Amino acid sequence: MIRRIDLRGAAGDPAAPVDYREAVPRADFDVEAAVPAVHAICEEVRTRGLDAIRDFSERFDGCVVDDIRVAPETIRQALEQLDPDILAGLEESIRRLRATCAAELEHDVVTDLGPGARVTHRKVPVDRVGLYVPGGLAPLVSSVLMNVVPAQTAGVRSIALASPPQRDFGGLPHPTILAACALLGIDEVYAVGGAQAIAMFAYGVGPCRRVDLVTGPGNIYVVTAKRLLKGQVGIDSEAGPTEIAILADDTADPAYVAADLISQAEHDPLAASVLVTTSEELAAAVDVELDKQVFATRHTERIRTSLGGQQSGIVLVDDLEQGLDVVNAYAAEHLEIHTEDAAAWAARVRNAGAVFVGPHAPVSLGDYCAGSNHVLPSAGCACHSSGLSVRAFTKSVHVIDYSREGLAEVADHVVTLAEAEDLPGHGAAIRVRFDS
Ligand code: HSO
Ligand code: ZN
Repeated sequence: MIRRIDLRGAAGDPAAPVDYREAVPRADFDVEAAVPAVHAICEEVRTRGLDAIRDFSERFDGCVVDDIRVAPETIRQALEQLDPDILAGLEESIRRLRATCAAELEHDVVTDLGPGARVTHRKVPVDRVGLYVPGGLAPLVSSVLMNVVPAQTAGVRSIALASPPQRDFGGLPHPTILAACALLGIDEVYAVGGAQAIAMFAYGVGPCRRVDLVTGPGNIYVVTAKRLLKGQVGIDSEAGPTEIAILADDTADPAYVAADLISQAEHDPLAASVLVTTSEELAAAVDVELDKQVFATRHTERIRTSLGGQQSGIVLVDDLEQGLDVVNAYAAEHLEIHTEDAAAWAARVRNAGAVFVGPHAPVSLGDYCAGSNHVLPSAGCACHSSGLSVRAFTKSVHVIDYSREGLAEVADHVVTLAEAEDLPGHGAAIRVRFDS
């Protein structure tokens, strides 16, 4: 079901490390190919506003939505009707997320550079954000928490949320998503999905004022809209299909490894599940487990497709050093370490959206209840980007506070540097303060 990629012997000379970036090719997630269609959608929303959004909801979601803003009483009612076990799960997830977000909140940094010379790096929350929560193959209620909690902790004053209208729920977003909004005190919710939701946030349409920043995961249309509208609006990242990589040695439990590979394959036929291991025995045992477990799960077809795709595989390596090079090059959205001394190997990971250490920290834990965030960089972007956190909802501003005495100390240097750049007006702006 899942292919083998044998990299044993490929490391060559340790003094000239091999770049393994292409060892496991990613799924076809061709944002460029979606550009013409998504550009047209965004333009329609910009020029025709609400009418365009209604047309797209009818065409793409099969729903006639007269009022795109969900009534606050509908949001409240969804919480009243929520299953108590789901409520308890959401509450625990929120409690843990709030704890990590509060601890990660960054504070102003003041640097005194001499008498009368002070620079403050001030942290300021973004004013208004638009959070996108996909409906699609699964109503990702946990994504509501992962977006809203860090935004609230950062101090964002205005939070709007959009999620696709669902035919089965009278053109409203999924009721569990609405209930989570109520639980978090979010009452500005739009029944709008896909690229049109991102365009609505970016331009401001009908009842929805334009936002400063859009965050949240989405399908290829959402990702493409974020790329096209970046600049008009801030974005968090371009999240693609989900990925799990597991670095394992012969101490790993094949049943755990297989279950975790399946857990993310379950999201999407394009999802990637990659096992990097030193052990042929483990690889064989994982094969057996996959057959057994995939058969017993609910979304068998979707999982078979993603495990059988070019983006998934079991990669055999000579040793964990080579394995570490492979996973660092791959830069997975999620990386699990199932090895002896897992924490020591985890400490040497440089590129991953999130790292899960040892047999009792599966990605599913992080998806819901670890206290970490599950909106993470995929498609190799973990080599330059971070997952969602309080920081994503915060900007920083340098505040420069110098007295005459402080300015005098560096005045000659500024004038000299300005002359060197042939910008005498810059120097004059300093001199005028000391000429008299
Ligand atoms: N694993 C997904 C997030 C998610 N899983 C939501 C379940 N619900 C991407 O990190
Ligand atoms: Zn997941």
